[in-house]
Amino acid sequence: MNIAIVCYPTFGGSGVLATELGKALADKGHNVHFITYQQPVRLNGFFANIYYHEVRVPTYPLFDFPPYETALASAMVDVVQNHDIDLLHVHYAIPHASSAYLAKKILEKQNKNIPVITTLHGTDITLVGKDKTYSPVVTFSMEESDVLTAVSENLKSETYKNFEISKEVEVIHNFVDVARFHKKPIEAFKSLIAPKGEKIIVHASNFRPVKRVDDVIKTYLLINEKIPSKLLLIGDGPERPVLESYSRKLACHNDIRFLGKQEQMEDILPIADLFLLPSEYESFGLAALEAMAAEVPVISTNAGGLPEIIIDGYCGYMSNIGDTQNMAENALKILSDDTIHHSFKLNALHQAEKFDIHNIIPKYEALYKRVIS
Ligand code: GMT
Repeated sequence: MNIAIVCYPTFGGSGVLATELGKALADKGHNVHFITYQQPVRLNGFFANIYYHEVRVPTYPLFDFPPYETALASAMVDVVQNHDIDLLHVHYAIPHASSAYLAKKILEKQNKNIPVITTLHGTDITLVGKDKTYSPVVTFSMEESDVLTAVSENLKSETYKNFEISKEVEVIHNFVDVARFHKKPIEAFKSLIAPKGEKIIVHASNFRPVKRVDDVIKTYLLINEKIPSKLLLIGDGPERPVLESYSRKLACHNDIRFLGKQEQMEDILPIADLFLLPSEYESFGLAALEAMAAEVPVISTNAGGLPEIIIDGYCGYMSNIGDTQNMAENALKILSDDTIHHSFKLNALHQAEKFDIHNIIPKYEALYKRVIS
C-alpha cells in the first residue's frame, strides 16, 4: 500500500507514535509518505521506502498568521496526486483532520476518492479541541473522516463526552517496539549519573501543566529522604524554567538533572530504577509504556487511560492526582526491596509486551485494507 501519514514532527507522543507506525509499515513493505512541516524527530536514518514531504508555508506581509492549514491541504493533494496514495492517515485532529477534509474534497473534484483516517491522541479532544475556538471545526472534520480511531478506551469515551458526533470511534491502543527498549543498561552511563549506586528516577514529558512536573519533584524529594537517589528530567516545555529555578534552591539540587529533549530514550530508560508520571490526564501515556518496555516500573496517577496500561501493584502503582505522599510511599515499596523491585521490573516488561509493535501494527493494516476496499 501507499500510505500518507500526517503528524506533528516534534517530541510529542502523537508525532512519536505516528513516526514509529510509519517506520513499522515501511518495514513490512508499504510505501510511507510523511507530510509534516519538519523532519519528524524519530525519523532518523535512511529508509528506502519512506518519503518525507515538507509543508512549506510561505510568508507574506499580509499574513500575521501564515495559513498552515491551507498549505497542508495543498501538500496532501500534491502527494496523493503524484504518488498514487491509497489513504491519508492523520494523527491529532487539529488541524490535520480539517486539512484532510479539504484535500479529500479537492481530490473528489478530480474523480479521486481518498479515504481519510483520523487518529485522536489526547489533548486534541480533552483540552484544545473542546475549546469553542476549535470545537465546531473539530466536530465537523471528525464526522467527515472515513474512520476515527482513538488510542485508548478512555479517549473514546472522552470524545463522546465532549463532542456531539454520531461517528463510531474505534480503539487501537498505542504500541512500543519492545526489542528496541529492552536493552542492557549502559553501565558507564549509570555510574556517571549515580556514582554511589543511588537509585535513578526518570520522568519524560513536554513540561506542560497537564504533566504536573512539580509533583515529580515533590515525590522525588520524599523518596530521596529515605533512599538516596538521582532524578533525571527529560524533555522541555513551558514549565521548565520555573521548575529549574525551584530545584536550584533545593539542598539536593545537584541530584536533579534537566537533560532537555533526548532522541535516544532507548539508551536512557534502561538505566532507570523507576519512572514517574503524575499527570493530570493522559489519554494513554506512551512515555510510561516505553519505560515499561525497558523494564522500568511506573509510579503514576490513575488518570485517563493510564489504568489501561498499568496494572496497580504489579508493574507499578497508581495514585490520585496530586497525592505525592502516596506516590512516594508506593515508590519506596518498590525501591526498598531488591526482590520486589526485580519482580516489578519483569512484570513491567511482561505488561509492555502486550502492547508490542508486532501485536498492534496488524490492526492498522487490517483497518487500511478495510477502508481501501
Ligand atoms: O501530552 C503529550 O505528551 C503530547 C500529546 C501529543 O499528542 O503529542 O500526547 C498525547 O498523545 C500520546 C500518544 O498517543 C499519549 O500517549 C499521551 O497520553 C497524550 N497526552 C495527553 O493525553 C495529555
